[in-house]
Amino acid sequence: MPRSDTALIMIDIQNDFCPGGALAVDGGSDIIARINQLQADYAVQVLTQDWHPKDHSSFAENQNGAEAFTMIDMPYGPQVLWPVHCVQGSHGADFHSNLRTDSADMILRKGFRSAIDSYSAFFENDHKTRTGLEGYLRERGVHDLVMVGLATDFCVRYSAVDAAKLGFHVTVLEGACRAIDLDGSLVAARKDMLDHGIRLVD
Ligand code: VGL
Ligand code: ZN
Repeated sequence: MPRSDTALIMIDIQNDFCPGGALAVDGGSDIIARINQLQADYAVQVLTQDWHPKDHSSFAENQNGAEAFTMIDMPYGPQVLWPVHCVQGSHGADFHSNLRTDSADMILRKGFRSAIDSYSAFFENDHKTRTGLEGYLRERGVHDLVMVGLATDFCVRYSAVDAAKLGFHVTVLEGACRAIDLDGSLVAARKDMLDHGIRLVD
């Protein structure tokens, strides 16, 4: 019987993060079959969906002439500039068609405010604005989280670290994640997660 106090959090398994997408992560779609199988073990299942307006400030093309994958200073701190991705209502923002989504109870959209990005499923990138996911999980009596998805070194990392700081017991199944790996971001992400007491398992 799946435990009712443990949730499977499936992060950003969307077309734009899979091969052929606007911000494709190497091997991004290779994790999907395993994630579909894992679902049977979890009573609480959450999908997150990166969900940006066209004029989102994290898109390089909206920062006059800036190049993608460079850094910019935002009022809330440093921010990587990305290619246009996961635009609300676009094919790129849809979940990958191989991902089973029917048994998820909750779909959390994030990054929908133009002025601020949101890697984490719990807080936007100002580390203050809440998405509401903590309240949802607590009201359902969830204490333990198992995280999978894309990308290990951005949305999975920040979601896992925020969850750990909030007091959840967090496991990241690294074999069911794939990374962008930008300028050492994967090494930094693994260290950050380990430093916050997150269990990394394959
Ligand atoms: C993500 C970069 C920009 C992610 C989302 O899901 O890891 N990365 N937006
Ligand atoms: Zn994004």
